[in-house]
Amino acid sequence: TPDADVLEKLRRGYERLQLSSSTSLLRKHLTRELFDRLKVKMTQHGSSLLDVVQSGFQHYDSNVGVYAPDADAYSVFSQLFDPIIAEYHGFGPTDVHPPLDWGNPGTLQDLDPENKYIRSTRVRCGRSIAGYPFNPMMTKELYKQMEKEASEVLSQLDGVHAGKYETLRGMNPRYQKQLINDHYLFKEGDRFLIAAKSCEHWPIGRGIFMNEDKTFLVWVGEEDHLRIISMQMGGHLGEVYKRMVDGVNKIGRKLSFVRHPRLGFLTFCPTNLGTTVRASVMIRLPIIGRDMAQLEALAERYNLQVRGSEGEHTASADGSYDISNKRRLGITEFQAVHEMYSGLREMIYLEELRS
Ligand code: CIR
Repeated sequence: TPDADVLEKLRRGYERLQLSSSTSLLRKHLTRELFDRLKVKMTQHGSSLLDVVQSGFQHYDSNVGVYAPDADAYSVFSQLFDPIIAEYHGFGPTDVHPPLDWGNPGTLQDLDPENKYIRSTRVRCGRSIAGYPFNPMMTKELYKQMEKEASEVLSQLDGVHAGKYETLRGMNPRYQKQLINDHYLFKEGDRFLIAAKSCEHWPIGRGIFMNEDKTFLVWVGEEDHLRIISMQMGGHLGEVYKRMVDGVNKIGRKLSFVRHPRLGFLTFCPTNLGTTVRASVMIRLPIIGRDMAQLEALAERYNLQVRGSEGEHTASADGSYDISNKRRLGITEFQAVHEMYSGLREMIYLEELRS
């Protein structure tokens, strides 16, 4: 069982969360009875319930509030994860995620052939490398090893994916800032990730791989071990998706990824489980975007998520939105991307109709 200090932090954090007005899935699903049952458990890696809930305990404005400190946590704390996963993804506790199926990227067209609405398109997926725990349980040594293993494989990519790995350690700060501003590189974790202890030992083990054109990128050591990203200007989802799929397949021949028999690919955040695929566009919708509540309602109808232009938990700067598929679990990779494709087609159709 966890030591007294951890148990005390859990007890105090739980009391405070109960008294708060948090609408997080954590607060909703961690009942007193469940809390008492889970607080004494530990994973094989030595993580406890505190590692799972600390972000939600600290930030009452969390949507979700939990992270998995290691792969085993999804099993040991399944009584908490399962109802949260069910509510977020519509994926029940006995549902099984389908086998990997990228589908045919060629069937996805340009969403905005006249370049009127979509500034850029991005598709990403997350992968955890077998043999390593997730962020809060990573040591300096593990970060270094993981980065070494990943960067060696990435440096060997060929064709359109060929590029260079750059570690964050000793990176020129101005260059780094430029990469962040241009939306290539991740920022140093947001407050949710910091509270989840996923920014420890920063910048050790963190870095970015970029191909020549900066249309294929891999983040190493950010929220997940790997974030494999394809992006380009305009709305050609098919092209963007294909480049990611081909890249993931190449990397997957050299690295072994963690996959759960029921939950698919495992990620640090339960919202990314299963396919881990997030397909998004940066889009301007001046008419239907005038009323944010209405835009959110519309997004909900098509299983889309609306974020501000600077990423999660940010507001829209200039009337542009980052719109993506919300569901990633219990559907295939192709279905996840296709859901975003059809939802956005509808949104653009409505925008046209009202203009
Ligand atoms: C939260 O609970 O709000 C953060 N831990 C992020 C969760 C993933 N993002 C999301 O649902 N939009």
